[in-house]
Amino acid sequence: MKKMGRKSSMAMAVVCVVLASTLTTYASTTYTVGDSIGWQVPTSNSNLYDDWADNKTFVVGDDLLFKFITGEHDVAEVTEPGYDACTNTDTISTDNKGPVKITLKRTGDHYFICTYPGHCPAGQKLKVQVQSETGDTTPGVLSPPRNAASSLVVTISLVFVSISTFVLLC
Ligand SMILES: [Cu+2]
Repeated sequence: MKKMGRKSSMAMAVVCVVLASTLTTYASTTYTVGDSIGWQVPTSNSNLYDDWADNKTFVVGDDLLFKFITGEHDVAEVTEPGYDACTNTDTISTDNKGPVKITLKRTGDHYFICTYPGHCPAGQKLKVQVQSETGDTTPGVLSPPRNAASSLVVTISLVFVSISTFVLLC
C-alpha cells in the first residue's frame, strides 16, 4: 500500500516535469505587431516594423496580431516581390476587418503590407522570419504539417512511455 503511493507520486512528479518542459517548449506566443503603436503608417520611423521584428524569434504556431481600425488599414500577406515593390498583385491573403490575428503556419519568410494607397511605401510593411519549433532556421523549407495538436500527441505518447518505463523500473 505504501509502495503504491510512492510509485504514483513518483509518476506524478515525472508527469509534472515533462508537462512543464512541454509547455515551455511549445507554448505559442501572440505578438502584437508594433506593440502599443499597432498597425498603422509609421509617423517618424519608416523602419518601425523592421525594428519591431528585429529582436524577436518567431516560430511556427505563433500568432501575429495586427491592431487597426477597420476601414483605415488592411493586412495583405504578399510574396517577397510584392513586399519590396509594395504591390498586392501577388497577394496570398487579405484581411480588412481589424484587428486581425494571423497564425504563422510555415517556416521561412512571411511578408505583410497594408494595401491602402501610400501606406506601404511609407513603411507600413512587415517581414518576419519564422523558424520551426526546434529552432531550424533553414529558410524556404516548408515545414511538415506539424501543428500544436500533433506535437501534443507526440508529447503525450512520450509521457506514457516514460511513465511505463519508470513504473517497471520501480
Ligand atoms: Cu494602412
